[in-house]
Amino acid sequence: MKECYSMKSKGMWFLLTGILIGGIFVLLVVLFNGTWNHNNNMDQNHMMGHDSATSQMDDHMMSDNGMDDNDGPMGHGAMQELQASDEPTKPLPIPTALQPDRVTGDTVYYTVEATKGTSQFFKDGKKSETFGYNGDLLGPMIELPKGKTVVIDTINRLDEPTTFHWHGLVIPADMDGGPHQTVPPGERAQVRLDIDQEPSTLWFHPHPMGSTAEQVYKGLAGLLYVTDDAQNGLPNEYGVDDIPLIVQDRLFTPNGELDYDAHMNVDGTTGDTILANGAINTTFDVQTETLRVRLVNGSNARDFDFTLSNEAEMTQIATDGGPLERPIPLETLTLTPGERAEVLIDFSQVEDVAALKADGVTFTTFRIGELDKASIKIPTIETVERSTDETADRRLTLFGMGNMVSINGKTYDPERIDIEAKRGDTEVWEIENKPDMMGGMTHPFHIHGVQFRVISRDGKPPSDQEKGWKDTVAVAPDERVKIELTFTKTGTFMYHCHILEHEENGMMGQVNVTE
Ligand SMILES: [Cu+2]
Repeated sequence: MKECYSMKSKGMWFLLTGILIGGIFVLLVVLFNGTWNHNNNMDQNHMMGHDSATSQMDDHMMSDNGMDDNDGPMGHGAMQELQASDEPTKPLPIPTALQPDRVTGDTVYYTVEATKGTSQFFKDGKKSETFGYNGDLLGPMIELPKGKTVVIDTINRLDEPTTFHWHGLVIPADMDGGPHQTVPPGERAQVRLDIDQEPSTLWFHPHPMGSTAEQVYKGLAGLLYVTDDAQNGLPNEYGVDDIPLIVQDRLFTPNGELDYDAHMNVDGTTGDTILANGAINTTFDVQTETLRVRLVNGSNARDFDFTLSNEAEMTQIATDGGPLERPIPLETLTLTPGERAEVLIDFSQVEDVAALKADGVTFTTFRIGELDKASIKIPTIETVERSTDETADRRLTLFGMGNMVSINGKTYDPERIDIEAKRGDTEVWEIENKPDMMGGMTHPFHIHGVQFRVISRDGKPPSDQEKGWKDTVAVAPDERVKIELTFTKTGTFMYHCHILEHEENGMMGQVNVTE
């Protein structure tokens, strides 16, 4: 018996040593060759039913773009090409409208729990570990009525610290859920939010130092609708003529699982598959002539160009923080990570189907049935004429890629205040994106606790599409964007690039607002 045991254990040692050497070999190959994502991508193409000629062509195209597959320490990693999925269609999931725990006078009480769950993304795929708010993936829609106080009990049921950040809400910094408001695992925290801003589509997501990107990637993102009874001229029957689309790109392992560690890219983790409200290849049955769609770019790093398959125009009616000065007809709507827009889509002339595409790839198909007539009154906000040569009170220079990113030459330090501001003062910030030798990349610049106006891009007035309240603005390489803002709440707020991996790498600063 004893000899047999020792033979077994010797065999075991050989096996373990073999695995160890093999592991080191694979690691070296990954480090020096950088072919990891590349191979995964090819495997996946295979699984998704693309033939090898297609995937070789994709590889070829990537090389021709001048992007190599090497995710070196400086970044410049290959962005995944979006692919149409041949996954069977499924009805678009509509996030639950969260019911208040109770309502007393002017106060509405909710409970939001960050939890671990599992999700199966592919019909024949394995289940993945995912995160969600009050569920397995993503979160509910929380209505925040203008003029009310909303009290939210936040509970962290994850095994790691998280925060609950209310992206776009104009609230004091200690309620904002930035990196300073960590909720340890198993603990809870209560926030009190006085809702006093334009009706709009905001969202909430985690913001803990070092794991924001991974937690969002795994599924933590939910909707916040600021509503106002006075604004009732728009379609507003939730899930019927007023639908949200949280659009995200994800990369899956050959067996259909999400694996952040395997696919993480320091320049922003991208995927080849588009998810709408957490699902692949979705359909929505349209019942009214006019559908209001609230688009949220919830991806870690990818910009999306949204178009309709029938090349019809959409009408954009709102930006991040509320209505536009006037509705804008457009064929292509571009959103960078963190940005939102509301559009109206007119189906009265559409037969059978029309689809929404991102970068030319269909992700949600609208099926047209009997349509109810819609009578719409589109709200607008006051037009504000601004001088585009307004002098900047602050200059912020965004620079770098990968893990060499900075704002004004510095990376985030929680102990350092970068900007001191006074509550109620109106300031002009000029945000410059300084290109590097490789040309640089677009950075979506986000400020907490405030809604701002874009006043110029390279000295020219912004497009009509940007003439509304914003909390996140795209700044292209070599571009200077001026914004005007007035902090109305106090405390230490973050400003940062909303490419989540750039934020993690330190492309973030702090503005302290005092009385
Ligand atoms: Cu960035």
